[in-house]
Amino acid sequence: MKNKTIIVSNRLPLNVSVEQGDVKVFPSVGGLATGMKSIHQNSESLWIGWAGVASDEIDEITAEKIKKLSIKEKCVPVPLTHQELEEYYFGFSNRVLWPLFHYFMEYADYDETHWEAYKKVNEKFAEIILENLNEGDKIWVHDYQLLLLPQMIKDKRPDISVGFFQHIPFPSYEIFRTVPWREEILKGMLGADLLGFHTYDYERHFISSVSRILRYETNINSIHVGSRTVKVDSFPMSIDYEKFHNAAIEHQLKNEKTSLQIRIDQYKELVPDSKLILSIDRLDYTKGIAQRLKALEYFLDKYPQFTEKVRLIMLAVPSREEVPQYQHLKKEIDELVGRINGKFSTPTWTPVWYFYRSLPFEELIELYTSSDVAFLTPIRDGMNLVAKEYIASRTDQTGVLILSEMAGVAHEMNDALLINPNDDKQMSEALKQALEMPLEEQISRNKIIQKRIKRYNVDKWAEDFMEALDAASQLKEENLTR
Ligand code: ADQ
Repeated sequence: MKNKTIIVSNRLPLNVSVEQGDVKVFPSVGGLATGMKSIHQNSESLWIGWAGVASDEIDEITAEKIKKLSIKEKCVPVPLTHQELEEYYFGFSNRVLWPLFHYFMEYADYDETHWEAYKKVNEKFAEIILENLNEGDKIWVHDYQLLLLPQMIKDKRPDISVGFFQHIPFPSYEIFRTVPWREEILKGMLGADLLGFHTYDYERHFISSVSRILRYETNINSIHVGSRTVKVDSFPMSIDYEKFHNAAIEHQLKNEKTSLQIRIDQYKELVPDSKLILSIDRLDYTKGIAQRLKALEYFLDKYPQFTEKVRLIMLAVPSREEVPQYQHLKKEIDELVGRINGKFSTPTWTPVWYFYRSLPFEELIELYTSSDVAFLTPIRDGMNLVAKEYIASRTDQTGVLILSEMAGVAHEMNDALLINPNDDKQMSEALKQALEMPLEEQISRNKIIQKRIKRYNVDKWAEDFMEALDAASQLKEENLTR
């Protein structure tokens, strides 16, 4: 049997729907799933994670059907009960780690039962991994829901290579030190042979936390853990460039149009020099959606000459609707969209088109290719793949990217219009600059960015990570034979 890579993440890259015993499987949306999908499809791998339905809300026959459909996709589901999800996922992961790692300290809600559930669920993942593990396999663990997993695997199988990649920021020591279970978390992560982050800053913050909290000896990109050396490095995640670029080319050659494209074309025909501004995110307080809307309001107030000439297409994918802050945010955004549309609309124009749902890939491409400006203003974002997808889809290299300097991706995109997402005035000026930017300037800015994404695509990212894991494992073997 060939050696395989076991990919482990909280969610499998699929969604399951169960209706009257009928089970269906769909691909899921989200940065991690979208990014890792091509690697999973094209290599010897197995993906372990939760399939999206609570195990105590389905009967055994349905569970068996889900398992079988998952295996077809090279996936193994981890059964999680409703209570485990409440405490481990909505509780500890999304009410402690997510807000804290994005610098929303005031949202962190420490609860001992949630922490206990987090440990138990990480153990459950470890058991299922061990059941599916063969000698020579490698394990690649993803993200903040599974921070304890690397050490749990290492305790049982020190011979196996374990890599860990974090998709969200790692905060500065001053923030991280506030977590009551900070030592256990760091020790859990340090079970990996290689720890990867999107940027050098996150890597630096992690090393500094280890050095100051655990007092372990650290170097620029390695940490001494007893007799082991753990490697730490930055790997800025990318996208499947060809998929987006080719889909954009195909879309432009196609005669058939979706109703969305027809509506967009009608608007552009009605007002010939009109411009579309695009905003796409999961509905999350880290993404700065409310601030973005306020900046648009400020812009329309300050520059009335753009009335009827610009439209913001705002796409928000429903996310974590069980967590109170997400419910409040949804309400705030509904109100802001209502206020802006109420204040500025004319009989033939509404400034904001708001979609609160996930869109099929084809429509996503239509939006990327039809929008003159991408307005991406997260308050904090580990990377932000939408920025890369937009640029990859601009086949003629036109289009303007307005990008928050707080997103990991900003480190790779000096040629975008970089803004501070808390600064209404600056965002409004950036909108004006973007809407008036000559095509030659747009092209000359995007050329460099596009070239980089094309060269450093998601396959290259995964390849680099796996090569670094192999190198780190080499060190581990030398240590074991010493
Ligand atoms: P996310 O927070 O999910 O990911 P992001 O990187 O922007 O954020 O990825 C979102 C993905 O969802 C994109 O691939 C996008 O195309 C897709 N998407 C968004 N809205 C959609 C819609 N309405 N319909 C269909 N598809 C939609 C986390 C981190 C990020 C990090 C990624 C990857 O928070 O900072 O970039 O992981 O590491």
